[in-house]
Amino acid sequence: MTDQGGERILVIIPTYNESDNIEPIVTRLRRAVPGADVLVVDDNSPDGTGELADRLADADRQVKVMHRQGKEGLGAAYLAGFRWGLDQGYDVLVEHDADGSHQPEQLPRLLEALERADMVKGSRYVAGGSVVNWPKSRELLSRGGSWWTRLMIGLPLRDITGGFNAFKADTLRAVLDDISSVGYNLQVDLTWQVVQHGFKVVEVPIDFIERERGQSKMSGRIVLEALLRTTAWGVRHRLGQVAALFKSA
Ligand SMILES: Nc1nc2c(ncn2[C@@H]2O[C@H](COP(=O)(O)OP(=O)(O)OP(=O)(O)O)[C@@H](O)[C@H]2O)c(=O)[nH]1
Ligand SMILES: [Mg+2]
Repeated sequence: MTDQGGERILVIIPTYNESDNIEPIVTRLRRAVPGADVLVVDDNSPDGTGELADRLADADRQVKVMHRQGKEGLGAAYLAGFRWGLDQGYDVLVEHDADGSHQPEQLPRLLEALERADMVKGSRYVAGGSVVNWPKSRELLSRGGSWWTRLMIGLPLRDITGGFNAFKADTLRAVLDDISSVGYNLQVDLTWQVVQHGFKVVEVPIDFIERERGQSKMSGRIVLEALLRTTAWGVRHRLGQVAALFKSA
């Protein structure tokens, strides 16, 4: 299906144990942007999320399900979803969590901004954006992550780690082979690659609401992976800048 501009839109939802959330979020997405197709990418969730998604797909041709063998991480699920969507010829691809943190009703504002950008990031930390029901410690971690990433690789964005993002197909096609992250660091990796390829990234405000049901998969290990990777990229990036300075001197 298409939106009014005739573009084919695919919203990708990675899931691992989201049985309480999957139906409400798919229903809200279908209502908020009726022209968009939805792809659930499930990593064989033990709680039956994949079967629930199959039932939604049986009842609605615009809902599709990709079943993967086991839990391989958020990034790997998105990369598989992107590749499928590009093969199928979608013009716009969107990342969207299953847990209710992202509001499907705010997707139209991302799609609208994509008309004048190559990638749009839903942003909690620009004017008009917000975080609801997060403990102060979690918000500090998230803001700190964006701050560190900005410092390391010099990205001029407020919310770099956010996972509510929309891409033009051409943008993804150009960067996908350069993405190496399979975990949560995918969001930073993607954003950085998109900027490095010279594409235009725009942030639009979103309201991020802490999940009410189901369990977070965020862990200390994930945070450490992101920190180490970003720091390594940053050091390489800054050394490259210094080398370029010497070359031009
Ligand atoms: N397919 C797949 N989906 C995953 C995996 N890990 C997380 N997800 C999904 O990715 C989305 C984000 O995961 P969350 O656990 O909510 O992580 P988060 O939003 O970064 O962290 P919280 O704010 O603590 O919820 C959810 O829809 C999860 O079900 C995975 O290994 N495979
Ligand atoms: Mg979440």
